[in-house]
Amino acid sequence: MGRKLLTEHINVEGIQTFDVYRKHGGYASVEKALKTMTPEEVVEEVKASGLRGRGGAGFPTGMKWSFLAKPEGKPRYLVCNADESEPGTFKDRYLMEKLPHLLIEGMITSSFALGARTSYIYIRGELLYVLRILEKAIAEAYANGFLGENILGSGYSLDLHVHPGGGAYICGEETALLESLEGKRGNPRNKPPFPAVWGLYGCPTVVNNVESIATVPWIVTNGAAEYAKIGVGRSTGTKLISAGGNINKPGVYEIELGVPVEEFIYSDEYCGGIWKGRDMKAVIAGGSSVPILPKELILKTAAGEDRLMTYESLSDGGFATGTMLGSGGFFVMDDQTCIVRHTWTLARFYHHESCGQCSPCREGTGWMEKVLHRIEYGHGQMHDIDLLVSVAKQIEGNTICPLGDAAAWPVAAAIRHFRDEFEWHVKHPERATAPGAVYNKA
Ligand code: L3W
Ligand code: SF4
Repeated sequence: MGRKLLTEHINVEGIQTFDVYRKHGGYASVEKALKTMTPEEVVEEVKASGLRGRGGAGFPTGMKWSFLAKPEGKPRYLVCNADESEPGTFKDRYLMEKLPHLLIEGMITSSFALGARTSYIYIRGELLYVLRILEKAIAEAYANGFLGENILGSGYSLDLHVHPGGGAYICGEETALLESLEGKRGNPRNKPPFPAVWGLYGCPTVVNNVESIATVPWIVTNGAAEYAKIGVGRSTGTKLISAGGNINKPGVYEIELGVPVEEFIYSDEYCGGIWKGRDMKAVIAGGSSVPILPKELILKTAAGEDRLMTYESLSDGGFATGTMLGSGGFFVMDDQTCIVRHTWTLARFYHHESCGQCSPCREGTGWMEKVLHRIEYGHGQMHDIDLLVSVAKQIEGNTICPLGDAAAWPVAAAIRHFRDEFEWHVKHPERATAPGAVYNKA
């Protein structure tokens, strides 16, 4: 049984309330940091832990914090990215809903480390009920002296606000999020400058994912060395995985990084195997934006070793044979899943969510959706398959923000690994999938 650093108390009755959370050791990191540490020491501790961003990119959190500019006369901000919208990813919602005080504790300790006096949680607008839970917990934290002026008599003051998004996936991209928080349309900005230099209202800003911030209390309370003992290599600590698709036990699991993928899928501690006793066809390991892998490649690395749930092992061999841990949206498909239909569904999503600023993404996502639709519905031609590869290639790396890549990679990877299914659709127009019909090539 793996260690649970974030979710140990998640099922305790009343853990959403300040009193119960506090009784179970809650807010210890705030006391430790504000009373016994300097902000620099907290940053060093997070750096030494090896914690990497849990939103998708896996960028080292402590390094991001140390990049924060400190110009005279400008405030600094911490913004929590709670705009979780990646298809297949639902771990931040779970964490905020069940353990709102853990996120608030992380926000206070992290804001102290960064010298922020005002911080924000930007939450996906559809999660209105979670926003209410957070607001209630924030009010409790103020009432108990953990937010507001002179927290615990330390001289450090912090105000914390929750801000709902307007329902656009693109607002989870950090610079679009900042634009939206400023009250504008959520269009991504060009980077550099990174938010660490030019963020909210043109001030230095750190944008961190919910899970990253919620991990900070454990690191500060227990020490970076303890944290770094868990995991494998540069993938330290635990990770929340949203497991879904054709498995027996969908849900959110906290795993120690380094668990073999095969164990994660088939053991009863986690996914419990493929439903209805079927065979597995493919997996998307890190949210819809990462390349899909067929069964044989998700279980073994390019070198033929067991693939592990780590940043390195999942991406081993690059995009030809690997994928990404990403946001931990782990989606399993059984042998009756139609890869063409699945790819078309994703393409439709990315086309709908493209903000339209750059031509390769705006036009390319539309073309990919159209071409995939015609293949799926029996009007495709063989050259359409290469047309899709060509469009995906022209989007990749040629856009302002990662949504372009996120739209291109799933299409390119699906054709790379399942070209026969695309060809089968072209050759068998009479077998075109009717809306709602279950695909079965046999
Ligand atoms: C200062 C530098 N800061 C990098 C910072 C940067 C950002 C972080 C990572 O995309 C991925 C994407 C999706 N000085 C810096 C620096 N930074 N260099 O480090 O940056 P980056 O550009 O590598 O990635 P990103 O823009 O954060 C995120 C993938 O995640 N993804 C998407 C998940 C979506 C959700 C959701 O639902 N909200 O989780 C899933 O895998 O494809 O590759 O903070 O500023 N020199
Ligand atoms: Fe907008 Fe797409 Fe360009 Fe991102 S890549 S800025 S979503 S058009």
